[in-house]
Amino acid sequence: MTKVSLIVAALVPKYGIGYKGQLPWALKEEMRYFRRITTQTADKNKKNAVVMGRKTWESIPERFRPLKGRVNVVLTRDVSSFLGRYSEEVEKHGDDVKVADSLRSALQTLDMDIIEEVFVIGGAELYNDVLRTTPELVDRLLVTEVRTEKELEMDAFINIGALWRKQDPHVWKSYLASKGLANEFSQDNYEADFRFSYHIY
Ligand code: FOL
Repeated sequence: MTKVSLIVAALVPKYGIGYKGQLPWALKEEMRYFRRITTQTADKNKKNAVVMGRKTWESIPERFRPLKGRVNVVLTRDVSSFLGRYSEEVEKHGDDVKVADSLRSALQTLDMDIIEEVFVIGGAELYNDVLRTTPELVDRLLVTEVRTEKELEMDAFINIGALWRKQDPHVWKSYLASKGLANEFSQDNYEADFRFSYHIY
């Protein structure tokens, strides 16, 4: 079965990722990194897929949804109620939006002849389920470590667990190079009251 890449931005040291259904920050350059990494393919005839939980779908501003240039798969335990609520958005976008009730069925739904890489893009419930119950389906973690002096309130966290090892920066650089993105990003960045750095596990 196809494996996935998990991509997340988390506040160090507690690995907070969200508050009240939204990202706890607005980092333009970090969002550009997310968009470029999840969209770019080495093979121009293929697209990537982004798999997300239902609440993450709802958290994305309507004007950015579905995430363009990528096949979007929404996971929900209640596919029919999701379709009841979002059938217009789903039908309008044809094969670019799919709904599934588990990661495994999402991966079976995808035609891997035309998909290059599958990204799990959250949220907390999906990340933690996948890491705990099906770690064998995860190829790599792309983790942005965010730091700030501010007191940020968080109510959603990712638990990476002990299985994973942070790789040296050259591993992150080779991964980007494989997508033709080698010189587009620096590993260490700052924006407003935040510093953030890109890592691969
Ligand atoms: N991973 C990382 N590294 N950073 C994130 O912010 C992130 N966010 C999510 C999952 N993994 C992440 C989930 N949340 C959009 C909004 C929220 C969201 C993911 C994506 C979104 O609107 N994305 C647009 C870009 C919008 C813009 O350019 O401002 C996209 O096209 O990807």
